[in-house]
Amino acid sequence: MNAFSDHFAFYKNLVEESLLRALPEPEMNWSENQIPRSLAIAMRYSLMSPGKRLRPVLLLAACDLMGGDLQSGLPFAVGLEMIHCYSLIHDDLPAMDNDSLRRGKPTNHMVFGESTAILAGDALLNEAFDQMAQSCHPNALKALRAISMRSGARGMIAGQTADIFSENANQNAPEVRYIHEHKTADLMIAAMEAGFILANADPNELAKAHEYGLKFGMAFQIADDLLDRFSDARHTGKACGKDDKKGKATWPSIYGNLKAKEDATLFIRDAVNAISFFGERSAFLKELALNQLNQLENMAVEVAN
Ligand code: GRG
Repeated sequence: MNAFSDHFAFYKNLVEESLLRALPEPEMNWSENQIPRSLAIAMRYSLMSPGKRLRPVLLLAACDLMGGDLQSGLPFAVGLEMIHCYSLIHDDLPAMDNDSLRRGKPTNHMVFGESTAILAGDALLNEAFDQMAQSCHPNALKALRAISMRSGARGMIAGQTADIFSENANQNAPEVRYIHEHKTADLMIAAMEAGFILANADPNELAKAHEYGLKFGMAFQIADDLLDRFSDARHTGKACGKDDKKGKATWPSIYGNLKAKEDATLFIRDAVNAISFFGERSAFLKELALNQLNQLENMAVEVAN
């Protein structure tokens, strides 16, 4: 363990304790206000399976950097992780990516069936907004809007739609950038913006947060594309080698593996430059981005496309 991993673990523990508190108990009765046991169990199964918790950690770290109160960031960190988790459950469904492994475990629909998986995803999405709506923070509505815009039809769902329609279609560079920006980077941007908004950041500071989230998210998705080509389920906890089989638009499919790795490195450098504006206070977020760079550098990427 080092100072960075201790710091990461500190934020992650705060998130996981809050997720557990926010989840409905699997009740047996059909009395008012109780949730069907099968739904509560399916929600808990995916939400509490071992994810990295990257987005809520980003949100708390962003709030911390600006001197905000971590407790006031927690409902939004929980909400964002619930939104991310619903998107994974739905993405794994047969109608979308049809995956059977996620976070090292069978996907939600493999265990509970498709209808419960759809409902568990829907329920997590709505619970997310309920959690955030309980905040009494004066900037709560602004933070909530940053998250709703970036996760909705103008954000992650737009990216997912473009991703699905890219399969076996003519693909081009602007399209793959659009997909990466919206499917993946938007939730990272939302995390940074919400954390900064809750800490009363000014527009110039918010612009730096946006730039960090965008560039970190782009690099993260390119690394994910490369992992799909060069890693395996033992390492990633999900099936690999699927993007090319499905004819998906990815950074390596458009630019080749080596350029993809180089571009991801440049995105990380941009993210680090943006956050360095905050001097010493940016140490954690800088190291988080540089960790991504280390992973890329250690990745055995082949020259051939
Ligand atoms: C179904 C509306 C809808 C959206 C789906 C999240 C998503 C959008 C698709 C999942 C597939 C994918 C490759 C998404 C890009 C983002 C990404 C790499 C998600 C996985 O995030 P991690 O690695 O996962 O942070 P954990 O499990 O650690 O939380």
